Amino acid sequence: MVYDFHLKFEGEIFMADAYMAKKEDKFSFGLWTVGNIGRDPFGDPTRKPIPPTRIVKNLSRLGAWGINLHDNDLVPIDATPKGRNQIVRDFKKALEDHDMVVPMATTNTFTHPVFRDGGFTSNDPKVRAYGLQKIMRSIDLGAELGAKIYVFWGGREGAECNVAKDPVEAIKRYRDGINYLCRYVRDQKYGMKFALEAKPNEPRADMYFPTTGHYLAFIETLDDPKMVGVNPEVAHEHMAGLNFHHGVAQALESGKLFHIDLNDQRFGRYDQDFRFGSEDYKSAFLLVKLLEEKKYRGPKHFDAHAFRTEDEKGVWHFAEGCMRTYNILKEKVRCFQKDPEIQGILAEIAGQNPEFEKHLGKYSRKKAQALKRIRFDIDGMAKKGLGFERLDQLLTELMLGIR
Ligand code: GCO
Ligand code: MN
Ligand code: MN
Repeated sequence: MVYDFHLKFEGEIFMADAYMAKKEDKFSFGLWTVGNIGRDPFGDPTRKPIPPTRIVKNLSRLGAWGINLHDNDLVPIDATPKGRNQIVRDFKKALEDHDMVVPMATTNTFTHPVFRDGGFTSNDPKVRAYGLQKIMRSIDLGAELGAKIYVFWGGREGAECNVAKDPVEAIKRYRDGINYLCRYVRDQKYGMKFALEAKPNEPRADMYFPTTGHYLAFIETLDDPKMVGVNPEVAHEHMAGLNFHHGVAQALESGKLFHIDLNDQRFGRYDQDFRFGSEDYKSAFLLVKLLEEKKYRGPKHFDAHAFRTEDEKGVWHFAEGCMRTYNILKEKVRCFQKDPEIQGILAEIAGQNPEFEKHLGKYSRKKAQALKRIRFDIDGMAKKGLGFERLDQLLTELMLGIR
């Protein structure tokens, strides 16, 4: 259904139709995402910072549900305790006034030069101690704002000079840090869970935990693995040349998808952080299909930013676009589920040779003996085409809007 009215604010027209975000969609942004000032390694900022309270107001008007932050997105690193409290009070009021929540918080352990060779993994115990102190204070701030998920993105936990640090020690230090902070959160009774976010490179040449899969393995070695999950990001897995929806499937299947960072990214490029679904529609469709069909109920967080060409209006169009594209793809998933021809092919794929199911599953000696006696006509089995070309083209036509 398309409504014939538009949402107007900040002098601009936004689209208020069936795809417009609603609170129950659980869409969130980071203060640092819409607040991105368009600086890059080659050029100065193209936009002025937007005050956090205005970000809260405008995102809420666009239908977003949550706003996430690093400690220093809200409170400058050199704020006095009095200054900090005032900022936090104003921010909380804006959250209340505009019916917004803070589902996730995180710490900036990458901007200040003290972290130039890592926080958790630094060779210097003094830096590691400061890092822990900063994170504990930041966790306190997150708890005060009601965050139930705490994200760790080790932006500087990596290396350029790979002989300067023992990578095994780096992993052990990271583990010690996460174990320490799990105990801190339990001690404070904050009821938070941790979500670890992998990235292969940028800003470091190589990061110690380059993919979501690396973190899934690492989590099992922690003192309290139940408290810790992952926060996969589209761009990060694409930078590593991986299939994002397969990585997310593994996280979901193991009960570890605590949070997700949605954006877009071309393979083989720098860290682009594009608007969700703007580059690779098919991957974005597969991801939305997975999240919806497997009933992921956590926050859907857009960790992206507007092109550097934009002024503030462009920023709000960017935010609107992320959420609309998610909802449009969700509608496409419903069309896919209702399409008789597509569903017919899928039913045929799923219905082959059901009599062989009994040979699979749990092992028993009897089953193994029976299976070893069967003669398989493998050439005959390999003859029949699988019909995936037709299925894939139907998906393409559905995506392109002619089905
Ligand atoms: C990046 C990361 C960050 C993290 C953020 C939350 O590439 O810069 O994705 O945006 O998600 O620091 O921990
Ligand atoms: Mn990122
Ligand atoms: Mn991210």
